[in-house]
Amino acid sequence: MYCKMLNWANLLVFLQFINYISAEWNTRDYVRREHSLTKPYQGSGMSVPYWDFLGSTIVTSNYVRLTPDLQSKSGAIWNTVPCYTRNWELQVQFKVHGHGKDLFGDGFAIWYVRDRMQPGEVFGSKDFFHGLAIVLDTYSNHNGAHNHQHPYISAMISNGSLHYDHDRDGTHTQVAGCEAKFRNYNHDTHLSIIYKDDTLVVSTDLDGKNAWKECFKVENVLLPTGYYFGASATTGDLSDIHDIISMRMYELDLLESQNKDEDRSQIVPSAASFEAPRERTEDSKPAMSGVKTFLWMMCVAIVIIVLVVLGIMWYQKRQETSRKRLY
Ligand SMILES: *[C@@H]1O[C@H](CO)[C@@H](O)[C@H](O)[C@H]1NC(C)=O
Ligand SMILES: [Ca+2]
Repeated sequence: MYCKMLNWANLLVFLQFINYISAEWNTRDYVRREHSLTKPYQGSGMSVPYWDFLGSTIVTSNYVRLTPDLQSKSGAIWNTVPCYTRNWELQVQFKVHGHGKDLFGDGFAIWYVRDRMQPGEVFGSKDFFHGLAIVLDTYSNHNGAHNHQHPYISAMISNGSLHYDHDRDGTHTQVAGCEAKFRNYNHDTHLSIIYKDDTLVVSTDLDGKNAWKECFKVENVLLPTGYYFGASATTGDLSDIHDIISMRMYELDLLESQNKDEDRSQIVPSAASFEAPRERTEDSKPAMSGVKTFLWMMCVAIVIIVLVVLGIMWYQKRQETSRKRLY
């Protein structure tokens, strides 16, 4: 009888485990086709379903080329369907390449903004935008020394009042950034943008190893629903080829704390924190996470225990030898 009960308990645990595993799988499985751009791009005829094109953009069967390796070009692609998903991940496969060894530019940007199809000064798209820009800047316009190297990835969040200052490569308005060498690789290069639980996480996969590396994470970022995804690129005196190979948008599950019926469409884009501009010396080390702290304390505890045990053993051994000497 007891044995049987034990088996039932085991089975229950096992089933819960399976349930947990499949839940983990489902999270990443839900691609939203209406916000994604994948090969083959063309539907019937010349148009690409769910996407519009601007400027120098051309579509082939293998890539969407925003700019060729020529001066003064600008191109963009814009999703035609507004995004009403609260938690999402956008994975972008891109390729930036060109003949320039030391001189190339200017870069490209991935957008989640209110106004689509508006050419402008910020990497081929409108300045004073409403929403989020992830800027992949390949050329440092700044004359003085930056605290960072280029190419550089940064995030900017604007309610329409902020100006992207090219002379400072946007450092005064960015919420976070990281250096990332993403040009002229033969292997695939990827960018991931996760917006979940009002937290923005940007990661890259640039080494051809199929592994994400976190570029930055910003908490307390507010973005409304109903904005549009897009990508744009520009060249100036310097040039580069900016290709988008694919964009995949994944709907992420609602968190338990999030209300499915909450209206998020009227939110004004904002970020609680801005990076302090200019005197930004060495990035301070991020505070240890809870798990890290716990593991660290475990290690310290184990070391202390081992030392105590060794000490006791040493002490007993000494006692024994001194006793032996006595007799
Ligand atoms: C927009 O952002 C600016 C600068 O961050 C801020 O001063 C202003 O109050 C914001 N406006 C709204 C309507 O939130
Ligand atoms: Ca720049």
